[in-house]
Amino acid sequence: VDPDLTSRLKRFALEELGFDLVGVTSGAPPASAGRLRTWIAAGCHGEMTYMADSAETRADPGRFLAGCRSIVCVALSYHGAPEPAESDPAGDRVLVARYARHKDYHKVIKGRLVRLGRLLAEASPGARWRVATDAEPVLERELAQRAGLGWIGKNTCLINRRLGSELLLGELLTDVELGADEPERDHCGTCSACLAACPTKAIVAPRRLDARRCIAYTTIERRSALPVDVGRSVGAHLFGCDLCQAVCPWNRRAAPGTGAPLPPRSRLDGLRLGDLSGLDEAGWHELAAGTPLRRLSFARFRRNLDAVTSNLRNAEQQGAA
Ligand code: B12
Ligand code: SF4
Ligand code: SF4
Repeated sequence: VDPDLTSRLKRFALEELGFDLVGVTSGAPPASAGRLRTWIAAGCHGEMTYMADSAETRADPGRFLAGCRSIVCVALSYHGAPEPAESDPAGDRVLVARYARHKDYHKVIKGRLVRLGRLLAEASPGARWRVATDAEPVLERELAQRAGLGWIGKNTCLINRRLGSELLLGELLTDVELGADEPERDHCGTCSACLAACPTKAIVAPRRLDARRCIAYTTIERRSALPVDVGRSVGAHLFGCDLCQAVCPWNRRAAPGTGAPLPPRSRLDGLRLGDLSGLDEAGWHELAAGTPLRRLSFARFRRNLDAVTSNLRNAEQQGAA
């Protein structure tokens, strides 16, 4: 283990690359690989077939990078002031998850991690390394927990005591041995606010989420049409859902990040039905460009918007009655 190299990499990640958190863990298989298998066997991944196809790689970082000895885990905060629509989704306001109202994090985090990898390779010639964020088959939240970045809350999100859970994660995996940090322990205590707040009861038990019920899954990942009851379940959410994080006491007291933040895309703040209903395919692509929303084809955007429109109209009629 080279303690100098470990601290150089950490300093570079925070001071030069602008990540908000950094920590190191070993390349050992995650302890909850069994939980992942059970989750898939129960069908909780729904139509996310890539989760089932890559389960064994997720269960062992050594399959993603042969000889993986260390994993540098990073996090970038997108915490900011809530907008009125989140506490009062009334009228014709349409909800878009907060992380998605920013420049797409995938490219930003990967670009920064590649620079970290190059620094490692310079300092340790011959080092093998690979970067990951979101789409790669890595069990990111547990690795981050092991690297001391936070704990896995009952809503299944990684929470940091100082910064809360509005964090996006990434990793640099390498065959170089670095000094590992202490894992973080649970700080949820007796709280269960997220379980109570989830409108679709997708958090079936603490730290167990049935993705098929989750609004984030329905609006972002689900490919097939929305049966009436599923369409109703999304409420005013066009893309993603923040409710189980919005109620978390750790987010109410969270400090803003101190790194180089993701550039916001304020055109996506405070959207109303009228801003969206007239959009044609080109208009949708223009609005979604450069943000996570671009993952939504025009057909799925229309599918989600139809559900939201009918939900908002029903709410209005009930309000008037
Ligand atoms: C599939 C996926 C989804 C699915 C399923 C979510 C889920 N909870 O599984 C859906 C589409 C629903 C989803 C939604 C969201 N997602 Co998502 N998603 C992923 C993805 C690609 C894989 C997650 C996964 O492996 N799920 C399988 C389940 C079984 O794993 P898990 O939830 O991580 O659970 C493990 C632990 O909880 C552990 N465990 C359970 N109990 C215990 C106890 C202890 C002590 C320990 C140590 C472990 C442990 O066991 C499980 C299996 O290992 C990751 C990226 C990645 N590569 O990891 C992003 C990721 C988890 N998503 C992310 C985000 C931002 C979101 C949303 C907030 C987006 C939004 N606003 O709409 C929501 C949050 C919903 C929620 N409450 O989780 C971030 C989370 C950052 C954070 N702070 O945690 C990630 C890490 C992407 C990233 N690179 O930043 N997501
Ligand atoms: S993201 Fe929304 S629907 Fe999904 S578990 Fe959290 S509160 Fe429930
Ligand atoms: S709302 Fe409460 S139980 Fe849920 S993640 Fe936050 S602290 Fe944990």
